Amino acid sequence: MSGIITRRALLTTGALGAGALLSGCEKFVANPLGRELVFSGETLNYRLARALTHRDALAKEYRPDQMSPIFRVNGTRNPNTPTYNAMVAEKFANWRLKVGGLVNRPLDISYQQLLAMPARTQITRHDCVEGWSAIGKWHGPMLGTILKAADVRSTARYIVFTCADLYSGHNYYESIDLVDAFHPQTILAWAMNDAMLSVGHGAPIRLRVERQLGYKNAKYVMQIDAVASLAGIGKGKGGYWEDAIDYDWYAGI
Ligand SMILES: Nc1nc2c(c(=O)[nH]1)N[C@H]1C(S)=C(S)[C@@H](COP(=O)(O)O)O[C@H]1N2
Ligand SMILES: [Mo]
Repeated sequence: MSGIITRRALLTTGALGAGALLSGCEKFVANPLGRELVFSGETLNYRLARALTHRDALAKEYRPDQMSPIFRVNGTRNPNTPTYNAMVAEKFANWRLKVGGLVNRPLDISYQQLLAMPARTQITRHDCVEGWSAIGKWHGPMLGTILKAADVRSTARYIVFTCADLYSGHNYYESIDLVDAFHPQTILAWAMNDAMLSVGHGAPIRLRVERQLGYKNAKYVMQIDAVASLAGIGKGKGGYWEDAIDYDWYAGI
């Protein structure tokens, strides 16, 4: 269940696709009830649905005509610090993404280099805990490509994103585990809805982690670190909202 395939594509592979799926799900097939369900054609969709709920399953992707006419801006609308404003004035020409922590090859990637990387485009639904959703198109390199280049050490367990915006003097931050970090739909988006990412939506780059709620999708990402533990970062709960008002660290949807 890896590679860049849409859920729709999977569902339309029908019986042929089922064979391929069986190999990864031996536990279920070993169970007599599971075996019966798997091999009766009419329950194939149930079987597929179950397979798709794994951590590495893909989030649903939408068609262009399903994109929301309005995608609201939430949380920080503009970091508005002197440093950030200077970057905006230069159109991020001197912005660099730092990748460090538990990596064998720390990276310092220029905006131009980031824009030149192989990129993925995905139309997904963003769900905010405050009770709104919007479907938007995101474009940018897979985080996994960058982490592979940085050569994350085996001692690392989480990836931490430090953002340009401040809440009471502290940078917004978020973290995800390595399963989500290497998920094919986890990208550093630099374009949204076919335009360069706006300040409101997180310019120059924002994380898209499509299997999780809105607040995990960090905007204004400046630095990425691989760490062994979340203790000692912020208040130790892995993210700004997790620290502030006890939002779940794993906000899976
Ligand atoms: N740096 C930063 N990232 C952030 C936030 C924020 O305030 N600062 N808000 C989060 C929340 S709660 C949501 S719903 C989304 C909103 O993204 P949008 O403004 O593109 O809609 O960004 C998330 N990422
Ligand atoms: Mo949110």
